[in-house]
Amino acid sequence: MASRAARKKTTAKGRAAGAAPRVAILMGSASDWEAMKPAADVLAELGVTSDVRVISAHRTPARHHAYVTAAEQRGIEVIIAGAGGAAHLAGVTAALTLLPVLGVPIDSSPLQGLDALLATVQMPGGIPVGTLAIGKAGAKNAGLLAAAILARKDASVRSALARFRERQAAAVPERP
Ligand code: RP5
Repeated sequence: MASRAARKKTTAKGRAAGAAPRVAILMGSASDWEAMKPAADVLAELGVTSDVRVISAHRTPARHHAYVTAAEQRGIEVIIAGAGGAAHLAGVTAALTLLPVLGVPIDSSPLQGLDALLATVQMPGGIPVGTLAIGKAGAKNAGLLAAAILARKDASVRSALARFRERQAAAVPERP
């Protein structure tokens, strides 16, 4: 893991102002953005800067390899990878890095994400991908899970997560 000082030196553009990105959000196509946006939104709400990229394992393999193999050195601590169809983005990403990789299957195909779910979740033993639910709920939970990973060593992220849970509970009505 890169030091806090190394993270501050990172110059790549992130989605929340001020800090170097600690979470990368990759998606196989720009058409995946609507489904993946909840991951970026919830991380921003928790004060965690993310770096959002369109990177396809099959359409832009060189971009994918270059980004993922440099990610840890740049200060990225968790990678979220969302893709639809024959979704190998998360698995190939996990093969290229020791960072934890969270996969989000996207419902962009005629099979409505079931294909992407099976492709993402059924990793053979040896290269793990933590797979979330299909679509926006999975993207939101990937952001929350990434924050929970950072919270193990970062008290400010832990506090932000605790406040998020409190707000969420308070927003649930006691009666319909
Ligand atoms: C996958 O193919 C992408 O992740 C996307 O979900 C799907 C369709 O991509 P486009 O044809 O819309 O670019 O690789």
